[in-house]
Amino acid sequence: MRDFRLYVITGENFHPGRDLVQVMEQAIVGGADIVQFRDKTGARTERLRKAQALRELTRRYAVPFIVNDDVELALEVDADGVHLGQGDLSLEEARRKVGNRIIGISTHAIEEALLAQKQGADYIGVGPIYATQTKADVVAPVGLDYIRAVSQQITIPFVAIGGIKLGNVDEVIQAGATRVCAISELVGSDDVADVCRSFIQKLDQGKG
Ligand code: TZP
Ligand code: MG
Repeated sequence: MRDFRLYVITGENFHPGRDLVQVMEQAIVGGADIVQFRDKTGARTERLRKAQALRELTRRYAVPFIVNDDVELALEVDADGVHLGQGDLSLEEARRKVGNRIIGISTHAIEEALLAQKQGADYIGVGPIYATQTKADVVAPVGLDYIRAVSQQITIPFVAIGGIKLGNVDEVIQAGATRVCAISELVGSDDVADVCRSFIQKLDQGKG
């Protein structure tokens, strides 16, 4: 898959009164280079409409588009891939359905990371690094040590997620992350593009 640095996920609760597509466009303009549609509560027709709109947007900017959880929706809108958690359908089953589209897997421990890699995940999520209010039923924060372990033992792309802010991303990068994901810090900002630019700047500095 094409590599990425700043992974933005939708979080409409964080921008009431602002349009989903406009907010995500601002993120892309600011440097987000992969977009995930995540909506656990919307009605199917609404979710389809939003996913289609984001598919159009991401195509216009040539940015990969990932759908969370819902493989059928991903296929219906011709997304580039799906993102699955530990409790979702198995990687094997997902691979049968999506063929060579991108499959990302959330992981919270090195055993899960190694298994996802072995089973053919295209990338893994690594987190939650810090406490987050954004995800319900989230597991306890895994901390920076998990980033260190993954950066030593995993060869596929990995993206750090969970409670990542401009104020703590430096230590996330220091621990070995070269890709980061944030929801509230990005889409909840008054200036989404500017926050994205600041993240990119920090990722650039981290790489040297
Ligand atoms: N998966 C692990 S943590 C998380 C998800 C979807 C939420 C991240 O949101 P935020 O607002 O960046 O903490
Ligand atoms: Mg899921």
